[in-house]
Amino acid sequence: MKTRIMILALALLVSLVAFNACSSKKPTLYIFNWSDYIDPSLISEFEEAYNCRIKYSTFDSNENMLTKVKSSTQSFDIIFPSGDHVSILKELDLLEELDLTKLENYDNLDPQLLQKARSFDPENKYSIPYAWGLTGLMYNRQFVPDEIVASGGWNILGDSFFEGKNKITMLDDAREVIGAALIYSGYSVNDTSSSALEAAHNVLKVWDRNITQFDSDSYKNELQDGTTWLAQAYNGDAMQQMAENPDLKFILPKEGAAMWMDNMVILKNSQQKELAYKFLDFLLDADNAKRNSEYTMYPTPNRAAMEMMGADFIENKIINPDEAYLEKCDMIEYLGDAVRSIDQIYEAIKMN
Ligand code: N2P
Repeated sequence: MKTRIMILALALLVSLVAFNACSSKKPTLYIFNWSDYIDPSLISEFEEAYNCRIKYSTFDSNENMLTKVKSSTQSFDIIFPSGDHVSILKELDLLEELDLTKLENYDNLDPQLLQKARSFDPENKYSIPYAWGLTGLMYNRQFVPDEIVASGGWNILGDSFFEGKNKITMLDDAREVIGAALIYSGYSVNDTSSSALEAAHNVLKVWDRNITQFDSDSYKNELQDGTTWLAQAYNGDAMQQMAENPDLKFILPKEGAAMWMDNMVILKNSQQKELAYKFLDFLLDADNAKRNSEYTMYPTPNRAAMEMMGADFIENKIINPDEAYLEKCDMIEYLGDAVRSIDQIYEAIKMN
């Protein structure tokens, strides 16, 4: 009996040691991305192919991402900031200067979009474009009658139909919220002149009567169940929701929309830089980028992938609006200290 117990104990010990050795041997990559912004099967495939682990966490706004990256004791290897936040992270000296020779698939990227990215990363040195998109309005037609959205403009947010109903949300993002009011008032999303901001602030005071909360994630479920009827929303997120519910609709407002580009960056203090490069290169692979884009419903800056996309995707005007519309859409740019006046208006509106 005694020998049996001893053999069992020994076997347990051996397997524990083996398990520990195995799990501690696997390098771990810490990734921080927007929610609903990657095909999860790509993560598991990468783990398998590179015999590693990925600890994947998500954020729902650049502001939250930045707070966490600056304050977190647990550091990340790869994060996915929007363009203006690439500049902010660079200013804070948090970004690794990329060695592009480690990225075999870099040439898959669309040179035109790389050019666009130079507005926030002048030599394309610190960031790799990941996806781009536009921000518009999503609504549930079960609750919002056609005549309310017939104008097709941003001012639907201020329609008296919604008064006292608590059914509208806007994104929890100062640049997006003030940006929508700037666009509606005929200014660029990047205009911080006092006349532009005063006009935007006045518009927001009116819209705010209808706005229940500023939120960048739960609006998706809430639009499904009727808690929210109308929400400022990202086009790809809207496409994902609309695929599940035919009552959900999306409008790119006639005045224009804010455009943004999100990017992959490696943090300077990453402990797994080689593996981080491998992950970036894995996502830059044309087939993987295509799969990812079909899953997230955002257009990819990967030209090789875009060339393989089916007509459904390419011809979809929500995902891929025509040039005439894109001309009305400025990309959210880095504004340096001038962003403070935008933040102040946003805080004032939120406090109301
Ligand atoms: C994905 C959010 C899109 C990112 N859920 C907006 N920059």
